[in-house]
Amino acid sequence: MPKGTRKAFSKTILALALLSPFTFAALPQTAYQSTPENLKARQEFQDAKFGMFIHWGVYSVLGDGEWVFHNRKLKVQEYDRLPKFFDPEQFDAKAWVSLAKAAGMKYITITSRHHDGFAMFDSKVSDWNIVQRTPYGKDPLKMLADEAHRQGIKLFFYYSQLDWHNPDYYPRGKTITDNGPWDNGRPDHGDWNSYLDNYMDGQLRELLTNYGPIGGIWFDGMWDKPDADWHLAKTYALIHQLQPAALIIPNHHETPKPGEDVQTFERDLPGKNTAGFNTNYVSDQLPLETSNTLNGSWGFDIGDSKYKSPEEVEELLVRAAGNNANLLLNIGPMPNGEIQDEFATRLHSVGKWLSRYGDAIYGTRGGPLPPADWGVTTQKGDNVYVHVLNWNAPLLALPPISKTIGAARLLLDSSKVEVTQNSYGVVLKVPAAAKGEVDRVVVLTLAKDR
Ligand code: H79
Repeated sequence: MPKGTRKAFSKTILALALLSPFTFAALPQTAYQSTPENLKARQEFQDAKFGMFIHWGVYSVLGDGEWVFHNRKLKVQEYDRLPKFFDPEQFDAKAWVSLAKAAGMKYITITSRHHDGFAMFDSKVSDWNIVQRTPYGKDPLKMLADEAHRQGIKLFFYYSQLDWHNPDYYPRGKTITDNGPWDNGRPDHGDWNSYLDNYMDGQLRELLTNYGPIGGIWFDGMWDKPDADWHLAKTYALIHQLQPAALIIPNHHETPKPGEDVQTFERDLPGKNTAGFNTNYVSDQLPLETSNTLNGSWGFDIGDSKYKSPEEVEELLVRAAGNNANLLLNIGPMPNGEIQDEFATRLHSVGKWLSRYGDAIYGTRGGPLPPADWGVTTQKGDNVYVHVLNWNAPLLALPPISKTIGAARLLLDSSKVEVTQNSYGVVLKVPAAAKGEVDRVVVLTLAKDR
């Protein structure tokens, strides 16, 4: 390289070096462009509508939920005894996947590790994992992934960013410092950057490498340290690089950030905040999801009998669909690997119901009418499905629909439904609900623009 050129070259390098911190700081905000396979996966996710959430870990042994470590203010040295009792000899990946399918669920999201940091998979990053610490000694996520692939259902991994076990999760977050500090036996120092870059990203790399194509990663726990630098751009880039179609679904209760693919809401419909920690902001770009529990708990809770009835689950699912969201419905399997009958029977009922009503749910999008107390609408192609959930009079008046209604029929038996349409809106004559009938679905077939 001639001297002059070399000088100019080094000047350019110098200028770039000076610029780069700013350039790179700004990049993650704007740089994420979904790949075509990611966009396709988002569509498929929206079509799926109904997923099975599974909370299962060494905490299941105590039958007191997945927060037992925190609730009982245990020390890590005490909690460390727990894996020795985890031996799920009844675990049967085929039975779990078959149950999800029988329930009409189209994906499964399972805890790869919860806030106790215990990896329910074969991790080389640390020995705090099921293969090395339990008598079971096997990797159930591998068995589930293989079975999910065999049965053609997508598997997502829940991953807790919050960690009550690793000393490098330091400085500690709200769950340790608030409401009376919890001395859980870890030293008062740790390497935050190493926790993120080596431990967490290391495990995510394993999850995205060793289990075939996965649906995505469902993050939880960032709310424990809302002001920390979570190196999100780096972690998200790693995930999208390893599996571009894998969706990033963060349960941080905030406005979506660059690199995220789905907005999820815990125990609330999008935009509602009955739980007290959800945001009212609803993305009009990203697929939406709401998670809820089949009884009152996430992890196995031996004393929880607050089971939702199949009808309540069906209404949750319909209202989610009408709000353009999926329902991710949780069960907490027992420590022996069995799914209790109270869950299985309810899921079978919902599946049976879906075999008759699924057309009005799967593959639809919310609308065209806004969700209301009487019910919701969903749409697919030329069809609008009017889901009458809570209406006891013979005539139902709806706001205007922009296209002419060509025909109206009941989904269940295709019988004709009387309908009138004018500039004020649409009036339907809906038959009375049969006993136990949750959702009367009227299918409107749309013709041309009005
Ligand atoms: O995995 C399940 C739960 O264990 C986990 N998310 C579901 C899917 C969960 N952790 N916490 N919560 C649910 C409730 C959230 C409580 C919060 Fe707060 C209120 C988070 C922020 C405000 C309490 C106070 C915890 C941190 C500060």
